[in-house]
Amino acid sequence: MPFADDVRAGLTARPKTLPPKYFYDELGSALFEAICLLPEYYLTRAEAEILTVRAAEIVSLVEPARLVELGSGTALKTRFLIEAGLGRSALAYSAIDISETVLLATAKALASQYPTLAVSSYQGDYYDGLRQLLMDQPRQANGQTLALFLGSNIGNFDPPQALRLVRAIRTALRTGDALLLGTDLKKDPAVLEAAYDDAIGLTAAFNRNILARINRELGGHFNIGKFAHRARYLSDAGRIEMHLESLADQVIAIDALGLSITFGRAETIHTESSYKFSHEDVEQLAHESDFVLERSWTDEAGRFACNLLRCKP
Ligand code: AVJ
Repeated sequence: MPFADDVRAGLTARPKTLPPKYFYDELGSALFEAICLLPEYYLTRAEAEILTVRAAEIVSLVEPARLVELGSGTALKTRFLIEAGLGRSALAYSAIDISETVLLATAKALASQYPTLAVSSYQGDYYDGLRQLLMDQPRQANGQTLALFLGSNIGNFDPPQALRLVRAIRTALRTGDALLLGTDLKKDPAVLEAAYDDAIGLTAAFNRNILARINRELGGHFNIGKFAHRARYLSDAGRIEMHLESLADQVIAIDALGLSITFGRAETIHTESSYKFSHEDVEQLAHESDFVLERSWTDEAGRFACNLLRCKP
């Protein structure tokens, strides 16, 4: 079971880590939806603003016959692109998401809201999902594909991993196809830190839920109150790091792993990195993955960017 294997690997490593994709069980997915409504978490609203203003322009640049979205979630922002696309021609939509519950609900809602949209869905992480998509629908010559990787989801990957993933997306596309990539921009650390450490403690709950999930699914014995949420912006590296900090010396048994994990006081588990991008960072990523950065749009306040990467011939 991948969750068990990854928890074992992460908690026996030094420093301790857990992969952020495991935040998104049913409860974690609901907490993330709530985070998107926080006043401090500007990312979702900034990207929705860009897509509201630019959807028609994006669709007329790419003329897509199909949209393929990695990490669709509820696909709320995607609806601007779907509506602009359907206004032009026939359109298919394929969603890849780690959360089965969210994925099925999204596919069902889109199919009923847009009767002419051909909807398909693939459950798994990004690599699993791309593999399933390519098996099910080999790369197609009729009409362009617009891949969508929105919401700064790319930010969870450190630069070599981000490059590897964008290259994997590129191999699922053909000349003339494009990738719309949502990136959060580098900015004032205070603004960034507030977005990841909000006043009502939702992000703290989202972070600590990964320990609660280990308790629920793997017979873990974490006392959630003995781990504190920490979020810090490392300007040199250009990333937010989220950690869970042990507030005491403690030993935690995880029954399904037959394992006991020792924590020192103030020792942390690194649960997430969220990289922030400059325009040049995006240009370099595009260049190194056989795309050209054709256009970038930001919200009025200049906090977030949607970047159109075109497959090089
Ligand atoms: C879904 C990965 C884009 O990094 O901003 C939100 C996840 N973590 N608050 C992000 C998240 C803490 C989010 N992504």
